Formats: sequence, structure tokens, C-alpha cells
Amino acid sequence: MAIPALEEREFIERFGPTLHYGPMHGGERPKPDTHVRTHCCFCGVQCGIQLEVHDNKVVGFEPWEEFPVNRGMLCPKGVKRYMQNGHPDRLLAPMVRTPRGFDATGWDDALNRTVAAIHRIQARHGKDAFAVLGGASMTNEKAYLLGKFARVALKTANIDYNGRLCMVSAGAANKAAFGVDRSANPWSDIPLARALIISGANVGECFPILTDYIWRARDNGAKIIVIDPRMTPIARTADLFLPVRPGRDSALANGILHVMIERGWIDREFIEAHTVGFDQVSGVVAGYPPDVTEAVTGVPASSIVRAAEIWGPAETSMLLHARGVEHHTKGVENCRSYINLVLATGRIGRPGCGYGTLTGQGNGQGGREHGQRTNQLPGGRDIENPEDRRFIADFWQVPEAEIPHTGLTACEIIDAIEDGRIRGLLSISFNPLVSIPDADRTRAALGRLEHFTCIDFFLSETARYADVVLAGSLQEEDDGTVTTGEGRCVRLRQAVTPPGEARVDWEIIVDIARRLGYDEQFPYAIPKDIFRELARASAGGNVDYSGMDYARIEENMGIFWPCPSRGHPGTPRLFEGRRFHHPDGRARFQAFEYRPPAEDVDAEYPLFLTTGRVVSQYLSGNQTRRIGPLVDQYPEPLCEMHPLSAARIGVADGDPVRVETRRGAIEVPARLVRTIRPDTVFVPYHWPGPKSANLLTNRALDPVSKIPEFKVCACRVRRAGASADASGTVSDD
Ligand SMILES: Nc1nc2c(c(=O)[nH]1)N[C@H]1C(S)=C(S)[C@@H](COP(=O)(O)OP(=O)(O)OC[C@H]3O[C@@H](n4cnc5c(=O)[nH]c(N)nc54)[C@H](O)[C@@H]3O)O[C@H]1N2
Ligand SMILES: Nc1nc2c(c(=O)[nH]1)N[C@H]1C(S)=C(S)[C@@H](COP(=O)(O)OP(=O)(O)OC[C@H]3O[C@@H](n4cnc5c(=O)[nH]c(N)nc54)[C@H](O)[C@@H]3O)O[C@H]1N2
Ligand code: SF4
Ligand SMILES: [Mo]
Repeated sequence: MAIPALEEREFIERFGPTLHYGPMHGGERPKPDTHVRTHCCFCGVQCGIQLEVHDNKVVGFEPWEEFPVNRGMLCPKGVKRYMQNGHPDRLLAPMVRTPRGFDATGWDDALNRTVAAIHRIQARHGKDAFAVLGGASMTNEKAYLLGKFARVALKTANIDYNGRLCMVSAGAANKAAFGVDRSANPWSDIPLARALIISGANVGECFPILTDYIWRARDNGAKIIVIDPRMTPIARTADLFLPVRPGRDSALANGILHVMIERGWIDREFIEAHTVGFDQVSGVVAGYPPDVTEAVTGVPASSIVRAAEIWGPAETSMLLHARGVEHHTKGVENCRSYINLVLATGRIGRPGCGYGTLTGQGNGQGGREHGQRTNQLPGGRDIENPEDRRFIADFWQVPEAEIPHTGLTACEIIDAIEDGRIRGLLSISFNPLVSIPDADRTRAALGRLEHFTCIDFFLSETARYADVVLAGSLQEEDDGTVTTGEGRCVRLRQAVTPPGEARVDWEIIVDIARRLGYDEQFPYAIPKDIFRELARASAGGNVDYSGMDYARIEENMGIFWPCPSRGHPGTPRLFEGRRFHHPDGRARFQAFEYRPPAEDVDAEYPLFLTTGRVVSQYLSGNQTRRIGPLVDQYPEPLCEMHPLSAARIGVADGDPVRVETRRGAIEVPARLVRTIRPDTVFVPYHWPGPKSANLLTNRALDPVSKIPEFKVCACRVRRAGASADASGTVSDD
């Protein structure tokens, strides 16, 4: 039986974040012995950086100017990332739960407990009762390894990853429209575009280095359209800003296409020769004239027409979107509606023409390719496709029937823990207590686990519920590769070895597999061995890395997949020659009638709540909430709201407000800004406990991608301490 988790207060006192200002703070910076060229550990831009190393510790950084993507530039998180390896909170040894909290133990003891729990739970409740959660901050090597570990050593169907909260709507839309899940263009195409649509992407705060690409486009004369309920930093330099009501993008894209068809700004020849489905689309969008679209989206009809005037006749163009469009119960429909705008113009597959979804996590792209998704096998293969199953079964030398089928996705795994179908969990690179909607339910579920092993380098809020915590590795403590948001596989170089008794992640997983009796299937000595295997496993797959090796990747500063043979230069731009990756070579149009979010505003909960990020914090904050200068920049969550809605409830800037939804309530200071729609409030989600935005959000899933609706639910806001009837009402601005 699981021992109850430590009380939250006691946990925070003993294990909570320590603010660390790094080895440069207040003292002499040690003189580095070496510089190691690698990449930032945070977002999907994967900026090049040189880490300074002294005495097996990361002590600073230098720009790496030759790396072409960022040419030495870094954002606030990139310049502070080096403070993690020497951080006082760094886990230095495996730990087990005792009635007094966590005690350090030896690796044998810790791993034997994990293995015993796997045997016990699977014998009693079946293979699928033990689940695995992975993450897209991990290298390609670890993503591949974890997928193989779940299917071959655990034989569980229930493995999924935190990208299920991130990119899967775009992934499903890309697969359906183009037959492949990768941004179509390298970022170097952005400055060549004469028109840009950027929707639901806070580029300035979340992909700061890409701002430079957009500004270069502007300097070349591009017209920029930004679509967001908030006028984000990138929107302030746009030619046209469309302040969409949250959850209305599919209608807005339909409305823009309506005008384009009416004015004849579509490429009939391209549509005829290279696509299918346009008739269905023109039928649907006929119902979205500007006045109807304005009524649904809140975007003025004149701006919808203006957007079509900019986008329709442009010579070259790129459409970019991120989670603002994708984090919805119709995330896939939103993405496909925007893709229709690209296909209708035929502007894809040539310089300055294309489309991309901005990849979030460091390995958001590679992390979704090599088999840690429940519905996927390595090489982007489909776990339900008999040919794909046979290929991988032969490759792994296991009977095809032994490879599990599709299991549960990330949020569904938490639901299944809640209702007892899943009893055991191994989690790596994921902090679900902070990052999954409806956190009270996640907390209750974690408390029900019979066994939980968590691999991390800092004790996360989720790890508070673990029975065994395994001290794994930071990005700079291991070798490997990641694939950036433009599809470029780059090399991460080990700068230091893990401190204390901590071990590199992949060794821990291999050690568990061997203790389960699978030595032969997990024979790796170094990460390069795993890369070689994953490259071979991807041969002939949808995502082909088979022509890559570490040496080639390093020489070329990264290689874009597909790269199907040794002599192949890689593929920076997809669909050149207008061939899409469906068997007939044609792209697929599909339009959707607008449908409302799972929870829309009403008289009781009259405001839209949307959630997301700020520049100085990263995801669940388990890393950045420990880095002093980043915390100083944005110490706690704020409720961003318009002065009009604040005035209605008598709130001034800085006043504490209570934000309430049908799931929960938080109290945080108000931040009054004129840059948000008056019917919408925004709360960043990087914090745990009583200020966690995910106490409020709705765990309703997109039926196809199974992404939760982080970007819209209904809330009410009042001054903290004020009576319940003093909440805001819907504005009809
Ligand atoms: N500083 C920082 N950078 C990061 C991260 C981080 O945590 N911190 N995380 C990384 C990761 S994993 C990801 S996924 C990316 C996320 O990058 P983004 O998707 O750019 O970031 P978000 O803040 O989640 O949401 C983007 C925007 O969507 C808008 N939005 C909300 N609802 C809607 C809607 O209905 N329609 C439209 N069109 N827009 C809407 C919000 O106002 C917000 O400005 O960032 C990556 N980079
Ligand atoms: N309300 C709301 N919620 C959201 C979102 C939102 O916009 N709004 N965005 C969603 C999105 S896009 C995302 S991507 C998710 C992210 O959600 P999470 O995946 O939960 O966020 P992380 O903070 O990356 O958690 C990763 C954990 O793994 C650890 N870790 C990181 N890298 C490694 C590694 O290489 N090895 C090991 N062993 N551990 C590692 C970190 O210390 C941390 O504890 O959050 C989602 N949740
Ligand atoms: S833009 Fe992304 S990859 Fe580059 S320094 Fe910032 S967080 Fe790191
Ligand atoms: Mo993400």
C-alpha cells in the first residue's frame, strides 16, 4: 500500500525551490577549463550556446555565433539556463519514501523496489495496469528508448507523453492535410515571405529568437497579421491585429477564406492539380460572410476583409500558429481551417512560401516521432498499421502479437489512475500535477497510485507523490540529439557528468529493463548506440532518419529529416515539386462548421479564461522557479485583465482577485492591461499549489488529438474577499 504523500507545507519547507543566483553571483567566476558547443535546454528553437565548464561544473556560457539559427543571440531563459547543474536543489541520489518523507538510498535498493512493484502490479492487474509517462524535453534517444521499454520490457499499451498537452492537434492536422507531421519550411523562409499570418503564438515571449526572423520579413516589406485575444508584443508591430474571442479560430479562418473566394484570390490550377476536397471547403465557408464571422469571433468585419486583402493576393507568404489555436477541443479543426488558407493560395513548397506550427518544447518535434506516443511506433509509424507493426516487431525481434495496441493518452492515464484501472506509474520528464487541467483531480489520482517511480533532476510537485525518486540527468549531463521546430536534428554534447550519485536518464531506463530480464534487447553502451538503432528503425518510415549519424549531424550543424540515405543532404523544405506525403501526392482540404468550446461563457461564469506563458518562466516551472533572476522578473502568477472589466468589479492594478471556475478558485493579483479583450482574462500556468492556473482549467479533450482545452473555459472574477455577486459580466465590445 502506498504511504501518504507529505503534507504540502512540509514538502515545500523541506524540498521546495531554493532561489539560486548561480556561480557568477557575488563572487569570482571560476575560469573555465573548456567550452562545450551544445543547445539551450528550453524551447523548440534550440539556440546554439557554448557552456563554460570548470572542474566538472557548468559555470557560465558564451554565445556560439556560428550556429545559424540564433547566431549567438539568446533569450532571458537561455542566458540563465547554466545555473541548474550547480543548483543546491539538484537531486544527487535516488530516494525512497519513508513515513518521515524521502530518504536517500542506493541504486540497487531503489531500482529493485521499482522492479518489484512492476512485477506485483502487472501480475495482479494485468500488463496495462502499469503506465509510463514521458516527455518532449528528452532527447530523441530517450524518446525511442522509453517507447521500446514500454512495449518490449513492460508490454503495456499505456505509454504517452507530455506533448499530448502541447503539439498533438497540429500533428494530427498536419498528418491529415499533408501526410506528414513536420513544419513545412525552415525558419530562413520567414524573412522571404511578403505576408505573414501569426495566430495564437506569443512569439515575443515564447520564441523570442524567432522575433528577429519576423522583423526581417517586415524590413523586406512583408505585411504582418496577428490573431490573438491579447495584443502580445509581436502584435504591437503587426500591420493588422485581429483580437479573436477565445475558441473561435475555425470560424475566423472560414471567414477569411470566404472573402478570398469571393474576390478570386485562390490558385485554381494548384487546387486542381495538387489537392482534394476544395468543393467541400467552398461549400462550408460560403456560410461565413464577414458579418456572420464578426458575430461569432468578435473580430470586426472590416478587419476580416482586410486580412483577406493582405493574405489573398500576396506573392509569397507563411502562416504560423502555436498553442493558442491548438489547445482546444477543436484544436485539430482550428489547425485544418488555417491550413485551408495556405492550400487555397498554392503558396507552399517554395522559398518564402509555406506553413508551420511553432514547436514548443526543446525536443517537441523529435519527442513526437520515435515511439513514446501511445498510438505510435518508431519512425513515426502507426501502431495500428499491420505493416508498421510487422516491421518494428521484426526489428525488435519480438512476435508482432506481443506489441501492444493503442493505449490511453496522457490525460486519460490520469483519469484511469483516478478510477483504479491503472495502479502503477513510471514518469520521466513530466510534471502532471502542475501541467494537466483540473489539478485537484490530478492530485487525488496521484494519491491513489499503488506505486509511483519518478525520474527527475529536481524534485517536482508531482514527485511528492512518488514512492521512488530516481536522480536523473540534466540536458548538459548527457549526449544525444534533439530535433528543432524546423525539423533539424542537432547534436547535444555532454558538458559534465551528473553530480553525486545521479545517473544519466537512459542508463536508468536500461538498468530497469535489464532487471526485468531484457538484457539482450537493451544492449547499449553509449547514446550513440541508441541513435544508430533509432535511425535504422526509422528507415522507410514516415519520419526517416536513416541517413543520419552523429558525425554528419555535427558537420552540418544539424540535418533536416527526411534523410533516407548516407548521401542524402536532408530536407529543409518539404513539398518541393508540389508532392505531398499522401500516397496520391495530393494535399487534403477540409473545412468545419464552427462549434463552441466545451465550456462557453454564460450568466454565471461570464468571462473567458485563457492560460499560457510569460517570457521568464518555463512550463511547470520546476526548472525556472529555482533560478533567482528569472523569478525576480516574474515572481508569481498575475491575472491579466482589461481596465473595463476591472472597473466593473472595483479592482485596481495589483489588487488581489479571486478567479473562479466550475473546477476551482485561485487568488492572485490583478494586472490591468489595455491589450486584452475586455471579455477575457489571462493567467500564466507556471506555478503549483493554490495559485495554479490548472486548478481552474477544463479537462475536456479534442476527440481526435486528445489535447485538453487549456485556452478557453468560463470563469468569474471578483475582488478577493468581495461577495460572490460582484463578478464581471459579458462585455459586447
Ligand atoms: N517563456 C516561455 N517560452 C516557452 C515556453 C514557456 O513555458 N515559457 N514553453 C514552450 C512550449 S512547450 C510551448 S508549447 C510554446 C507555447 O507558445 P505559445 O503558444 O506562443 O504560448 P501560449 O502562451 O501558450 O499561447 C499563445 C497565445 O495564444 C493566445 N490565445 C489564447 N486563446 C486563443 C484563441 O482562442 N485563439 C488564438 N488565435 N489565440 C489564443 C494567448 O493569448 C497567447 O498569447 O512556448 C515554448 N516557449
Ligand atoms: N493551463 C495550462 N497548462 C498547460 C499549458 C498551457 O498553456 N496552459 N501548456 C501545456 C504544454 S504546451 C506543455 S508542453 C506542458 C508541459 O508540462 P510538463 O511536461 O509537466 O512541464 P515540464 O516543466 O517540462 O515538466 C517536466 C518535468 O521533467 C523534468 N525534466 C525536464 N527535462 C528532463 C530530462 O531531460 N530528464 C528528466 N529526467 N527530467 C526532465 C523537469 O524538471 C520537470 O519536473 O504543459 C501544458 N500545460
Ligand atoms: S529562444 Fe528558446 S532555445 Fe533560444 S535561448 Fe530562448 S528558450 Fe532557449
Ligand atoms: Mo508545449
